[in-house]
Amino acid sequence: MSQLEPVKLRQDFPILSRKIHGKPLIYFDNAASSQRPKQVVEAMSNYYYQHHANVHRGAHTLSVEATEMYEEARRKVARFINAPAAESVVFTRNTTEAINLIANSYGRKNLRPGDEIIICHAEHHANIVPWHLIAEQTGAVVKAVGLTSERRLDMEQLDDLLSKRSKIVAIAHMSNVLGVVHPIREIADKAHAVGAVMVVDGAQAAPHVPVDVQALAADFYTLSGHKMCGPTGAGALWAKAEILREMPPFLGGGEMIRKVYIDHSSYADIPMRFEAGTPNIAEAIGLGAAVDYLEGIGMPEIFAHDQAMVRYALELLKPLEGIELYGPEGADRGGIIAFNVLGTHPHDVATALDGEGIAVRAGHHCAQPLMRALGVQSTARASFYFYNTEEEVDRFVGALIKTRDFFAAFA
Ligand code: 7TS
Repeated sequence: MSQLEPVKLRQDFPILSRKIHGKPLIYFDNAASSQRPKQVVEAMSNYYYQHHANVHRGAHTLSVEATEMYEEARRKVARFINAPAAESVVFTRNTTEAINLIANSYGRKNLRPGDEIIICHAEHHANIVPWHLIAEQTGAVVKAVGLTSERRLDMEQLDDLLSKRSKIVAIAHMSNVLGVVHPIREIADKAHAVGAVMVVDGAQAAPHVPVDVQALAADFYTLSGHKMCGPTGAGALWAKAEILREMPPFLGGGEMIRKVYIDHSSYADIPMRFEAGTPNIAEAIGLGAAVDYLEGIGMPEIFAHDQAMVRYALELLKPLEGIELYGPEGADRGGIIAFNVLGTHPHDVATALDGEGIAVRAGHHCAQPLMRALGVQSTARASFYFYNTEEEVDRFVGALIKTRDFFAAFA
């Protein structure tokens, strides 16, 4: 296993000491939402107990303190993804809102009839539907790259799809079902070669993979705080400053303006132009604390641990009859395993595992096109984080065998 000490780190997470149906909780639903350490909750309660006021508004001490804490959180997020400047980090509620912002602002301004938005078959609906909505309004067309037989993004097909009509290439850094980390730098270079911008959905990667938006050559990067030990309601959009500066506002209201007259307004500089209204202040501060916490462990160590967990789990799962696994193996595989017990609905599998104290997700994982490509309706999914252990994988595999055999008896 890696250098990191899951058992020690678990002490920061009171929820991980819970029992579910009398059994110690095994939390393997981290791709949906991770748990929060005390440090994050304490940063938020300290803000509420000692510093709360609205930001960017008052001359009074509390408002100045709240503003400084909020802006410090922005600087932390910028550092976390190696953004060249904090001003191009916009706080959003989550990745979904960040991608909708890109589509409605950058997309609405730049897309013309016949222009193409390129996604891939493994995208989460958050990186599909906003493009449909803006395509309907602009006359642009959404096209998707398929997957290879190993369930990797088909780079040859990407070459075939890319053309002068391609204006936006929008791909997840890591798939929430297959666990595969896509070669974003290579994809971005291809996108740029035809004059398209590269949008990276970092919802799954930011919590697990060291992210350097400059090395990735991304134009846009999005993340969700709740998947990376932060609170719900805090996410971020990063974009290259020169692109963000040219983008019109998405939402209008307080704090995003320069001057307002009865018949027209002018708009604030970045990032405030994209943060209309009172933001989720405590949540942004919590996200900043989450970033500190993750950096304290080390993102390379977290990714190495996830990979060791997935390798260990696959070794145990692959020989099992009646268990179907999805996703490639190799250095590009993060800590997510989508699986099915043949002949058994994944919801039944998840319910049976819950009876053993094990939390996994079942469903289409907001990736219906991918489910079609895999030829299934839905799957179960186990997803790991730095606080999970090999012993938990052992218990999970044991419970899965028991579940498989239980349902097989009724087949
Ligand atoms: N993109 C990817 C790749 C995701 O996995 C998710 C959430 C999103 C975008 C949307 O994130 P949100 O924070 O805006 O909701 N994925 C999942 C999941 O796999 N199970 O529950 C949520």
